[in-house]
Amino acid sequence: MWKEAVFHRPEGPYAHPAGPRELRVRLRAKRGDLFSCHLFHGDRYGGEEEGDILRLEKAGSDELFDWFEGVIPSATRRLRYVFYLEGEEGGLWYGEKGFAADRREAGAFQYPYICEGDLYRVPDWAKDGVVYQIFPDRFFNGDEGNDPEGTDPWSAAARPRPDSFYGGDLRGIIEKLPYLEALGVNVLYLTPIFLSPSNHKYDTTDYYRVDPAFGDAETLKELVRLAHQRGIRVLLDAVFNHAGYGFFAFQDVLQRGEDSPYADWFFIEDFPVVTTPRPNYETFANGVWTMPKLNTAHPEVRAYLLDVAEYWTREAEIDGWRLDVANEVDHRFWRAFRDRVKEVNPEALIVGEIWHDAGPWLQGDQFDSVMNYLFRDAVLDFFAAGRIGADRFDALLTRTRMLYPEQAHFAMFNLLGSHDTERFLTTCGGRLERMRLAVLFQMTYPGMPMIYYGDEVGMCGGPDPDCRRPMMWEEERQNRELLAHYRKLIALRKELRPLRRGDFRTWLVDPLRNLYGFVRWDGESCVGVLFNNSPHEHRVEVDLHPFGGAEKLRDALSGKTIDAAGRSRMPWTLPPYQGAILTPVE
Ligand code: ARE
Ligand code: CA
Repeated sequence: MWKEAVFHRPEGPYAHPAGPRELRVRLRAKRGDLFSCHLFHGDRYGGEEEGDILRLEKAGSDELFDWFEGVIPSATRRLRYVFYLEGEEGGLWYGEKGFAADRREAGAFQYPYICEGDLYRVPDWAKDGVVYQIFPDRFFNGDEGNDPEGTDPWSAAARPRPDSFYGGDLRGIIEKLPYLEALGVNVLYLTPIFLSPSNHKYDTTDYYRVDPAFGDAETLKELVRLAHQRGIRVLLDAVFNHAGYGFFAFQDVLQRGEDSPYADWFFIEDFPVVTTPRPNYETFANGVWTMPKLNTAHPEVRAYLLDVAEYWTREAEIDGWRLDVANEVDHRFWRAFRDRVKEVNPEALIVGEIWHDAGPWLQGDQFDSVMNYLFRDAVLDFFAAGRIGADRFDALLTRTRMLYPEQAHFAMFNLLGSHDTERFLTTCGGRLERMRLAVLFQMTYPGMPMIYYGDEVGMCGGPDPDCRRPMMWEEERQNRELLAHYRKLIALRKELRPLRRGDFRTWLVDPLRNLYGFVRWDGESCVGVLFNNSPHEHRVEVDLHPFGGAEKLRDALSGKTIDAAGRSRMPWTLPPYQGAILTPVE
């Protein structure tokens, strides 16, 4: 046994409450090294030995490791446990004191108490969410009367400059709600809408004012109300890492210098404050002078921003927040933010913008989930660029899943692209078959699929600002087949519960032919999804065990059925760049 590779700690992704009286436990070991992994557990105040036994299942693997996982109940919420690991040379105990042949010598891991206050509660609706991201200036112009000066004519063929305006607004979103409903999405995420001089509005002048180019507070309320009537929720963008140059407090510092009561709201190096040759204050990224960084540890700043969050959550009855540059703001601030927002609306969703490992923010006390850029990286490498094989793809997905507590997964924003990245179809080099297969994956994987406006009709675009072209509304220019593909997959996700709420297990990994597959099941039914990410037709032998004796399987995409009675494996032919969604037929 490779003891060096074995790892567990009674915290974070390795041990977290699955509910008020349940603990999810994970153990990592060298890939292929353990035959089995059992967990002996009991009450911490109980007798000598932990009397209950659970066999942990292999939840996934990457190139180096296997992860074993299981959920143990605890009537008293006070847990003590020790692992029994079996490998080629026999069994060993693994506990708080390390490895031992003798159980008591290994010691027991302690999970002292499953505290009510530490439970990771993510709104249940998130599991059924399909998100649509809107960059308001570019979605639809519903009111030409509010267009900013110098607004360019609407054209999906336009090449936006960093400072272009196209006149999109909240009225435009309201008018397009029927389109969004027909597409099947049920969550909108809007990039910032508060007063700001830019088209993206990440440099806030006034957090309490909807930018007049987009509408006003009434338009926002109307949008939320009408969206709700259609079963669509609305999330806004909280830009609290930095304010804009025009923010009243920063303006005061510019005018009064050191004497300004707001001097400590920012990180000013010396006075007077200047923007050239370089800003002498901290900003977003490297010297973006229009975005002075806010000191969120300052009690007044904190109070100010928390009031803003509470105000809009309450006033506009929004359904949550996406948090800009979330990983550069202190954890204490986000904990307070969560408490405030959830107090007003316990069903609000909080999604951080973090492009990398977001473990520290996903423990239940800060965010519900994050924009899942690690998911995007993997999908991009496998489907769009064809840079990695099915084995590496599976490894990347597993690693990402194992970084976080279970609760976060079903609420992830699984994106193929955003207003900050090149568009997915462009990354695919325009090869639609690749995009279609990636979308099949996105719509069947655990977590909320997030569609960046326009991707569904085949829009292209390079990095910011080119990825922000005005929405292509002319039907004759839209890719209607791609749109139909999106609609069909969203409808299937709604129809097949396991795709939204089911557990995930890898089903097929064939790096030589570049085939991939997984199953999802929710305790009642099972769905198997297959992908042929290659230019050749392939025949696969599908393992039927997950379907537990189903007589017939049907592919929800092609409608094809196949007889499975009495078999443990079944041949299935996958055309180039095609997939299948297999479900048992009653
Ligand atoms: C403008 C220009 C850009 C230029 C940039 C730099 O348009 O072409 O590169 O300035 O000066 C907003 C606007 C942008 C604008 C920016 C600055 O939307 O158009 O860019 O303000 O004025 C990192 C952060 C992440 C951040 C991205 C952009 O971690 O938080 O960079 N994303 C949010 C929003 C943006 C927004 C801001 C932050 C600022 O979503 O839209 O920009 O409020 C790697 C790194 C990541 C990095 C990522 C992208 O993967 O690991 O940390 O994200 O690349 O660069
Ligand atoms: Ca307008």
